[in-house]
Amino acid sequence: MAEPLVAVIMGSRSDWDVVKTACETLDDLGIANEARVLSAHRTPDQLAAYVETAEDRGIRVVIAAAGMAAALPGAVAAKTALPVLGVPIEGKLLGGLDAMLAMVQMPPGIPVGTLAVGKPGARNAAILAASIIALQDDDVRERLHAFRRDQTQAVLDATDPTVG
Ligand code: RP5
Repeated sequence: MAEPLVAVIMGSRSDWDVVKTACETLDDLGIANEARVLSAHRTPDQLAAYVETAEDRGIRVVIAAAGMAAALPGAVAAKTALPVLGVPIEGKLLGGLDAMLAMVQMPPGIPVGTLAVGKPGARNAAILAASIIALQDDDVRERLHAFRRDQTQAVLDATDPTVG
């Protein structure tokens, strides 16, 4: 089994239904990944310890998903210079807008690349992680191009919704 290139962190086990979309998409792209539940608020020390060793272990991108106050991606970005992609999780009060604004409104100097709320964001986080890794990995670049070609063909195949 290849060493993971992407770390996928979620603030709670309850986020997994959304986060698994990112892991499945990374699997489809042939990018080794590891998923962890670690919380900025509930397990801050364990989160910091995990993130601080990530780059030396070969991780190239971190995807961090959280709901509500959603400090997780910012807390990760505070501890690593690796690219951090944030996925806001839907919540009952504001449908994920709260988490999205928490991720988008990072102070200058510590960026988080924030994706859409929920599963669309989880999928795009994985594809964007692939784009970043593809800059220096020819195999991933080839698989990413094939992935996008397949996606384009799937849309064209569905152009006439009355067929099939
Ligand atoms: C956030 O609080 C988590 O990312 C989750 O989206 C939300 C609620 O967590 P649980 O109460 O379901 O554990 O930190």
